[in-house]
Amino acid sequence: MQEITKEILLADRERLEAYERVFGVTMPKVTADGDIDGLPAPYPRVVHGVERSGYRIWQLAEQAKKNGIPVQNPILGRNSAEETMRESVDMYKAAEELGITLFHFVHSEATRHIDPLDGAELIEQSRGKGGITPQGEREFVAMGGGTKHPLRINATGDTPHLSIVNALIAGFDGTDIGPVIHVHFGGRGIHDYKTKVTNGFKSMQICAENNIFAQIESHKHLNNIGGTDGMALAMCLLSEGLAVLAGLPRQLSALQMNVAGLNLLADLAVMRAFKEVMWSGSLIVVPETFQNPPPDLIAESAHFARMAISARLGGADFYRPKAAESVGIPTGASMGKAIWASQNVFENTVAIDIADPAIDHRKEEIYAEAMAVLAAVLQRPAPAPAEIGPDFWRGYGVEDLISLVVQAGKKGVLDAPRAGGWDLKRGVRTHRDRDGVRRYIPGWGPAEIPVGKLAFTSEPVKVDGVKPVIKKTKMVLGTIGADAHVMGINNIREAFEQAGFEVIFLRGMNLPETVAEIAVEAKADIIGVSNLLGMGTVLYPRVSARLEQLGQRDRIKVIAGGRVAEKEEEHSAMEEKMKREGTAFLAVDAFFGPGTPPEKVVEWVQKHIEEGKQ
Ligand code: B12
Repeated sequence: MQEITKEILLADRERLEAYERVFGVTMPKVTADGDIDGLPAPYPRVVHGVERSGYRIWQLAEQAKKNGIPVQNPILGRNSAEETMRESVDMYKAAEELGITLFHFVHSEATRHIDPLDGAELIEQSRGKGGITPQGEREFVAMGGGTKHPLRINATGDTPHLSIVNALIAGFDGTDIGPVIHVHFGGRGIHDYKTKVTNGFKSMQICAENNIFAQIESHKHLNNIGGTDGMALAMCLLSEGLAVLAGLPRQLSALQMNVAGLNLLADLAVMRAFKEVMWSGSLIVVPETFQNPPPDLIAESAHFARMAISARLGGADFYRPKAAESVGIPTGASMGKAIWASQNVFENTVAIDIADPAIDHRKEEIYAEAMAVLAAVLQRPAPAPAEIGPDFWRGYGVEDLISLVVQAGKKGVLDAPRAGGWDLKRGVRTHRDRDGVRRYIPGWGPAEIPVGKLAFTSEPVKVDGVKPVIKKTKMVLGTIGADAHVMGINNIREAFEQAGFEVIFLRGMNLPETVAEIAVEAKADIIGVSNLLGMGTVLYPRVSARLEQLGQRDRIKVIAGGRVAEKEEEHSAMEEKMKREGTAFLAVDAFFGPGTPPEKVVEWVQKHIEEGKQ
């Protein structure tokens, strides 16, 4: 039994042992005779008195298909099991008053995205932020998590296959693997692209053999980093190809999608494009978060309501209600309100079937791009959407399909503007048009895709070319700790490059000490570090401490940005403290929080460093 799962664990023995060591949980062991001991039986299996199985989630999807009302899939996960349970009880209360069953998505801690073998030091420096730990996951189930409302945990990142084994031990019915194909993290990652895709494939095999429900790929994540709907569809289909080869049943396979709520017809088009061609049994729809939320939370709630309407009319199986505090982690009570509001929208929106040529036109645009991307990846003529299905994918061997994906990723065929990391060639640019649709900027489409197959913006968009270095100040920028959020630091980098500064960009997930060492070696004048996971108080001082050890703190300035504390109220308190006392307690010369216009940072550097060099 569980031959494939065991084979995968045996082949990755060192990482399995590192997972146990670094995360402090008991994992299955390799025995003296080369077998695996301690792997729990596959689902369906009773854990803490309740029979768990990925098919519990599929039943909810079937119910949504029958009623036309999406089942809600809220995210709620805190850093400890107790806290997660306390907040979940409040959230469950809201669901029970409405008489609905939730599909509860528990956030995992950010470090879980990092390889426990090669990234042990990063993990140790960044413990317990962004969600629940592997041990907390087990405790949460023991406390009653998932008894009534089945659970999913996210297991994306470098070693999803190991996180999924932890989820199986804990008793989570489902997981996220996706994105398997695309690189949504801006982190450098510990692995190369081939290992990422291969580990994604292994994860699907484990889910197949153990009856775990899996979100296998994500339009949402590509959308988050500025990618187009057509590119996201191609990636989702490639991921489905791997899922078919891994033996995952379609009932256990789901795709995740963003709706933007800006243009109902565009939301319906993208949902229909996916639903008509996808093989996976479920579509999980997620509202696009305001990336820089307005101070007015009522406006934000209205924004979420529009997206709930799109999800209802587009026929989502699952929907992620969003609590209004989208920047901080929501409480169970506020998530309860979001659940109430979303259910209210679902039940009070008449299920009209909208037919409009704009929907069909947009759908065709999405298909044209997706099929052209598949043609370039698979090195064959473009398929028709209707051709794609299990038989189509069974024509490929596992190794061949993985290798075609990896080659295409490296060449820049599978591209998105703010994807980061690994050794991929990246160069596309997109623009969100006034109709709410993101299209390519002329001249900036993905590699090897005929321009006739891509939708380009017709709005005037200025693309800044590469600017020569004209300033004397040199800087090193990157995120530190487990943090892979690179959008903010990227904006800062672009602003400096456009102003003529020399920037050494380290992307995401750096040790604070490494950043300091690189700055010294490169004779940089300033370091800029970012952390959105609320680890600033711990990690920023480490940059300064290393500079001091190297005798360079007086010469090199350090600035930082992001979120200094995890929860909204704590972050605000920190910002207040900085106003009163300055930034010395963070060991930085200046701090720039969410919402800072990048030009303000450029001005600061101009005034405090560049002018002194004239
Ligand atoms: C987009 C996003 C993602 C994307 C990131 C894509 C990418 N490649 O960057 C994806 C989907 C991958 C993602 C993943 C995760 N995310 Co996220 N994500 C966000 C989101 C929605 C927006 C962040 C963003 O890009 N903002 C836009 C930029 C422009 O703003 P900014 O980063 O604040 O930067 C500005 C300033 O802060 C400042 N600044 C920032 N850095 C620096 C540095 C310097 C030197 C200077 C001068 C200035 C500066 O200038 C910038 C311009 O104004 C936020 C919620 C939110 N609205 O903030 C959550 C959020 C940050 N994520 C969160 C979490 C928990 C996660 C995950 C841990 C989830 C999980 N369990 O897997 C993972 C993280 C994994 C990891 N290892 O880091 C939490 C963090 C909570 C916390 N404090 O712990 C947030 C707050 C959402 C939430 N409410 O739960 N996320």
